[in-house]
Amino acid sequence: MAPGSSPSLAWLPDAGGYEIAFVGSDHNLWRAFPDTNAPTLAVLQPPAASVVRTLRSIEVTFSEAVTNVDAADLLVNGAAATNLIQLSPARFRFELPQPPTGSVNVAFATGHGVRDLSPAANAFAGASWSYTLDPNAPLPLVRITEFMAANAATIVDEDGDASDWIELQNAGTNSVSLADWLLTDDATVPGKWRFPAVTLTPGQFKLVWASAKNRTNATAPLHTNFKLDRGGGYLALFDADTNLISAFTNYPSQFTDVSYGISSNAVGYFATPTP
Ligand SMILES: [Ca+2]
Ligand SMILES: [Ca+2]
Repeated sequence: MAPGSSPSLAWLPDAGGYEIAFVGSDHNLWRAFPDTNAPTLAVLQPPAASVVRTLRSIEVTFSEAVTNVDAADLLVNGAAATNLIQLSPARFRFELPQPPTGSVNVAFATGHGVRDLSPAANAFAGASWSYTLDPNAPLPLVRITEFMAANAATIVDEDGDASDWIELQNAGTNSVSLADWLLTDDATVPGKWRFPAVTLTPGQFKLVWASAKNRTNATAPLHTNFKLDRGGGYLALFDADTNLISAFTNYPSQFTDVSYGISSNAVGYFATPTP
């Protein structure tokens, strides 16, 4: 590095597998620290130890991009998964025949070979976890608590638009993943709009814009592909297996900037919306 020039700190995750690198003002690499971190499990869907009503796929997100992932790397009650779909460089969906009701043990197979993309080829250490599969388990206690079908001057979305909105709450005592859950304004089309993998902790609220903008990035504001009919209508939430979870089957005509929803188990208008 030239005397008097100061180094800048650069994060170069894809440039030769460095964890961190100092780059001089002359743009030459000054000093780099190689990637010595092994990939780990970042997110499991369904979450480990959860009670599920069905189990036909398991989504695994690693802490970084990985290679050498195969369907047979994941064992479910000792049997290899039957199909693998790569959703991103770090995210994979293993598909499997549904195991029998009861405790389900999941583990990475010995010799899975999963490693990161760095020159050091840091190896994933493997992992195991379990589920309880119970087709008769209670449906999750997620409710559509409030919605606004005629937003004009209450809240605005990330584009500054006064879009309609729908508020959900997890009223249960367990976290609930909304991955592949469905919202619709049409009783004949339950699968109108599909949630990405977002999870609601107990008591947590989630606002979904009913803007027709159709945005499903789990880390950004969510937008359905439909708007709500202010003249009255239908609004329903289904789980990933199309069980009806919560619905307003025939809501009445709506007023501008007045929301509608559930309060203390009564249903009605909210002059002061509380999204
Ligand atoms: Ca690494
Ligand atoms: Ca493998």
